[in-house]
Amino acid sequence: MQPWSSVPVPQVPGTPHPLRLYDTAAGEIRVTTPGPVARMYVCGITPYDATHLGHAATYLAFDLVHRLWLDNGHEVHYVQNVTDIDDPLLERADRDGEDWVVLAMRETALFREDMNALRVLPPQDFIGAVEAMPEIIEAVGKLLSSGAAYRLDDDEYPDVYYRHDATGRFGSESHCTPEEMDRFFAERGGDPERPGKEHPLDALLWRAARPGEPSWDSELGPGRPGWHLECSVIALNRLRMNFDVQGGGSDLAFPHHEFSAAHAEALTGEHPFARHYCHAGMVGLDGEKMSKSKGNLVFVSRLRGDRVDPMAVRLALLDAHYRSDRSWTADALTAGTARLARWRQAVALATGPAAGPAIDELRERLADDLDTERALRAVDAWVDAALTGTGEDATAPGEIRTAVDALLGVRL
Ligand code: 5CA
Ligand code: ZN
Repeated sequence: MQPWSSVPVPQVPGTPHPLRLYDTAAGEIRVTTPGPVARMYVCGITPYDATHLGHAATYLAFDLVHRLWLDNGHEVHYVQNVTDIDDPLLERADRDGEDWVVLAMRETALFREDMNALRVLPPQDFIGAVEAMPEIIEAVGKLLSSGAAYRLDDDEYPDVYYRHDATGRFGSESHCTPEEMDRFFAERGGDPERPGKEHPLDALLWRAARPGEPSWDSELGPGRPGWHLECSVIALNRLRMNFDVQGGGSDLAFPHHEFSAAHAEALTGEHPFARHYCHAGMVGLDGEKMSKSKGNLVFVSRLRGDRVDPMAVRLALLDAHYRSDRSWTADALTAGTARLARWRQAVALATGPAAGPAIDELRERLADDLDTERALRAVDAWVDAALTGTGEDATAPGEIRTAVDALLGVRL
């Protein structure tokens, strides 16, 4: 698929700091150690509805990872999928009497516009599951022949399942307890009750065609893929094993990232799939989880339609730690709008205090597991001083503008 368009990222004066990130698998903050080309996979949208602020917050967190690696002199190979065939998409298309392909295309186009407006740097590879179908089919065949997968003994629907513990490492990414595994598997797209499975946690790899559902021909028989394998294959075939960061929201830690890692490790016999598994917290609205069923979604596109400056949305979302579960509130947007105005006013001044210490603090805070709250305060401190007439440095306003643009993605 065509990704959205990129924006230039200026060079920031001073010295970058290596990025440290919390890794779910290790259960601690560890430094990222990319080679000359840093490699990141972030799980993309399931395009059956517009991008809400929860999605946006998650993509912003990984946009900062991208920007900090660029600041550290790495090139970044960024891959993102689009789950353009899956149950939720078909259910929504069915409910609305719409063609599922058209629905997916429309919502993907809107997502691109939203990401563009928020100045999220695009992936180089933006890959739909449908586009990756031959790769996925090949992988199911390999998992079947290695014994990591099996076919159900069901003449009508001989679905293919992954033996959940085929690598002997199951649980090492999420560290979920058996009770959590059962609960999350059932809540997040799994089918523990499917008759004929060897184990309730075995994950669907290939769903044999059902009447009225789209399907693809293959040596496995006509069908469509399971969700987790899509991300294993799209990542593996572009980034190889042992890439730097696998990202997404915390709702993906189990089962999705557990299985996408397991599938890839079973396919290659290598470990690990990713060196860091990073998860952003869930964003709710006024204290409730933002979800389609509660009807309490705030869409990025709606805010754009209301002529809210996307840079204010960006600042509002960054004013909380990416790993915390948090709420979107009208006050957060008001504060983001006010902060944007002050920052713009300050960088328009002829002089200000020297930018070096503020930029160093900004870098240090971001490099510390993306501590955006403190990073924003580092800029606030410079802005407050500049607005009270402190400082004679004529290059400082421009340098702050550059650093805020490159590191926070906010154009002043
Ligand atoms: N297509 C799959 C991933 S392969 C998927 O989860 N799609 S999604 O559209 O449901 O979510 C896209 C991304 O937004 C995922 O990383 C998900 O974890 C994240 N996300 C979803 N809801 C929220 C929320 N309320 N707050 C923060 N992030 C969220
Ligand atoms: Zn995914």
